[in-house]
Amino acid sequence: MARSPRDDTTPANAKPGNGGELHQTASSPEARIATNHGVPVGDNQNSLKAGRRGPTLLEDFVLREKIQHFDHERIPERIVHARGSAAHGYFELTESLAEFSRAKVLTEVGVKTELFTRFSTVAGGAGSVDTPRDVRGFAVKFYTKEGNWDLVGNNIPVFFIQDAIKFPDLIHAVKMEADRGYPQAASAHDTFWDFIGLMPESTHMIMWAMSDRTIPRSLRMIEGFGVNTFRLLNDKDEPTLVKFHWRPKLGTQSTCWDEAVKIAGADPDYHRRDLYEAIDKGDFPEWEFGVQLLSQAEADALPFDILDATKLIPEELVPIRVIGRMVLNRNPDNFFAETEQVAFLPTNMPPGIDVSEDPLLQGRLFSYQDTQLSRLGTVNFHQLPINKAKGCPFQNLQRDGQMQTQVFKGRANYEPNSLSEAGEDGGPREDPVDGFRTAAVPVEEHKVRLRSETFADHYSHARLFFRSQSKSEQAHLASALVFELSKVTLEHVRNQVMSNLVNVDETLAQRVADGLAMPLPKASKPAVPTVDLEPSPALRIIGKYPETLKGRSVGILVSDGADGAIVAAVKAAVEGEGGTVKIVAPKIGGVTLKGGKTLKADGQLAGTPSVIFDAVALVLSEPGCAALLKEGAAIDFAKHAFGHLKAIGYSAEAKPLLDKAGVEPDEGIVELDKAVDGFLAPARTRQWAREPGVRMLA
Ligand code: HDE
Repeated sequence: MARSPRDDTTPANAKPGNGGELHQTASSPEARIATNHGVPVGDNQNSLKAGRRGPTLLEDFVLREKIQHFDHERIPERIVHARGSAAHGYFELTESLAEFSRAKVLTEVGVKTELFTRFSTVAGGAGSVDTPRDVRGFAVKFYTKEGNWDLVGNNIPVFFIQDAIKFPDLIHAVKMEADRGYPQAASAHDTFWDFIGLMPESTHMIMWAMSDRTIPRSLRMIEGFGVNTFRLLNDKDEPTLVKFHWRPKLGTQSTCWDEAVKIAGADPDYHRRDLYEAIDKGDFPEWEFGVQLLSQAEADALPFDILDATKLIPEELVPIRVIGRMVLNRNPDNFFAETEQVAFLPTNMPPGIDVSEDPLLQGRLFSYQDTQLSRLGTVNFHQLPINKAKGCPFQNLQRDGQMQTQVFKGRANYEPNSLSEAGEDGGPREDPVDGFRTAAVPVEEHKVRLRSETFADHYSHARLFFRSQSKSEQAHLASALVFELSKVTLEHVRNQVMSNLVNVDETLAQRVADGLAMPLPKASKPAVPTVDLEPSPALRIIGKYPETLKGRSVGILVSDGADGAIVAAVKAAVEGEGGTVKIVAPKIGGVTLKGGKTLKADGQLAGTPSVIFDAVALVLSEPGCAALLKEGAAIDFAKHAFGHLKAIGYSAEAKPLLDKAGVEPDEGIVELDKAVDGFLAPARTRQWAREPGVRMLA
């Protein structure tokens, strides 16, 4: 008897029902489907009906429970940082900070502290794409022995605003516009730039936001910063001011803007997939953890206020001391339970770490707890597995509330009490020795609602950042401003932003004005004179990241009749250096190589464009190439790799395709034979020298 196509995939225990539906039955009680209250379900294919073709009965509690649970599957997404990707890992301290802090996580060298890190974009919704121009969130929850420490930072060391009271305005301005509901995940629109133009304090952050930092190549290649100034407290309760830094082992690397735009279409999950796949194959991303430490006297001597989150401390002034490392080595088991339900709170700090009076941070201390209540719906969100303190048994006298999972024993749910000694029926007691203590910091004695005059310099740091960049990064920054302001439809908004830019650097402003074909407006009046600070080359990206294939991916486009020896040589060389290789072919089934062997494809050409690779190779046969000359996706494969400054290796037969794609010879365009070494060097980096020939930058 002929087998139906379904027979090949149908499990052995599956039987068709009367209506032809598939019933797969449990092999043991543990494997069976039950209702949320434990009642085993006998049929998960059919609802209960009054007769075979009759209406469904209200009595069907299995159906009702299943549908009702589904109806409530979504919880409110985060108002900011809604789109995120996360991983588990550990922190290992390599140098003790015992002189400055009594937090065990900062003093016990060699101890590994479990952690969970969530990266995010800021402006887009949870379903938006991974590669808009946007700040990236970098939030780490350390499960320390003394309670959770949440270091909720960004990949940029400064922020848009100085006072938390402006945060709702900032976010309203950047999110999709209130009346029209667009643009999604983009700052290139009127309301954002309107707000920015009227808020000169945002200018420094704008320099960073328009730099390549906001179009990262991978979440594994972003820096992280605590942004706000914190304090450490040692065992004598002596305070030291501190800024926290994460530095990726793979170096900070970015995409090109045109590439980021195209990746958004080719793979909206580009960063999420990259992180997941790297961890999945054991290529664990790693960061160094560093601190900038300074005494109050040292802070007072700086020409800016370290309580102002729009300023950074150049590492040439206060070096970054590397004291540990973070390794992300396990993907979440369940996206919702972990990545979505994780609740970060800047108020989570173990004894020995404390906040500063930074007015942005002070507002955050309220906001996050409040947000979690509306997102997770209960004061007991700390009991969710991902949020629960680990390795430190904790107890208190908070009780009840929605979704309480603990079953408390005993009579005493208050303190002080006289029911018995501490630790027994009387319940837990405070611990003045090892408990949390706050830094005894002097404060002024008058209540005021004003901004400190030490916050008034809005341009010197923006200038410092711009002048610290390499030529090519300056050009990218200027071009990003041209792009964004070209999307602004209100001329007065563009003018306002431009008049602020003049204060940063007149050459920058002139380049942007030329890019917009508008006259350069007069400078706006700064609150205090802008000063020239010593440039900080450490703020660059280009030239700083290691040239390596580790963490990079190479796409090899092949055709029928291609030389398998070349493909094998490229693959071996790239993988040998820790890179990844994917085979791209006109058809997903793969190609028949010269000599008759089949080579399977990892991706089909139309769905696997070169934008998702760091370098490409085209290994084609003569007829294979001739056929691809009529295929737009193949021409774009080469054209875009060239335009995005990638190394291109090619077999001699592929040359006509390169010519048709307008690929011009340079050091990054390498003919491949069996020795592929010449291709590896350019594949380890981007061909920045090519850029002026392929793009008109501002
Ligand atoms: Fe946040 N921020 N923020 N923020 N933030 C949130 O909390 C807020 C700020 C940052 O992966 C929210 O749980 C205020 C600076 C990250 O879950 C919310 C202010 C920095 C994440 C909130 C700031 C950040 C958030 C929304 C101005 C860098 C995502 C959901 C005073 C140091 C964490 C949530 C995750 C999330 C408030 C400014 C980083 C609304 C009021 C500065 C990485 O509570």
